[in-house]
Amino acid sequence: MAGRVSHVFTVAVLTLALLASGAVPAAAASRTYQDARGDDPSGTDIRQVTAVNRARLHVKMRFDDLAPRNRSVVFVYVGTDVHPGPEYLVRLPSHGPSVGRVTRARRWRPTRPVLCDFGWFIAFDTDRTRLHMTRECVEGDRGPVRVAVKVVSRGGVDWSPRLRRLHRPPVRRG
Ligand SMILES: [Ca+2]
Ligand SMILES: [Ca+2]
Repeated sequence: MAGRVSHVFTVAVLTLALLASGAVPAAAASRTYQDARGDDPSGTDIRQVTAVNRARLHVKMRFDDLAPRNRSVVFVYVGTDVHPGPEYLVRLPSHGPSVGRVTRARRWRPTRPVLCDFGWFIAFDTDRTRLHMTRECVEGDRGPVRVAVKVVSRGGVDWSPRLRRLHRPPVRRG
């Protein structure tokens, strides 16, 4: 029994030490959302979206069948205020020579370009895409964000969470 208490105590001390050192991220700065399997059976099916709101914004996505033959284009929407729709839109092609771009968004459509540093990584072998953006991509906004992801493939379209909706609750700045 003494050994068990000691073990629990050690874990608690370790957790506090990690929190104090900043090694354990605050839960609110990162949120993961699951998406249904098979709601886009003909193309690239979104399975999971993780949004991380720190010095930079990160959006990590996992799919079923992210393959060049699907000719998928991923759209990441970012909402920074209380209005229902997104203020920013990032377009990420997964194939061909076209480049990604960040724009302001109005009614879920791109408007003017936003010049900022961003990058994305696509791993076809593990069906994952990772986007990272500086705060310049949201024009210096430092508050909470809400995200949505749409993937358009040759065969169809999948939304996370669903058609023209941003995920709730917001991801607070960590
Ligand atoms: Ca899906
Ligand atoms: Ca979906």
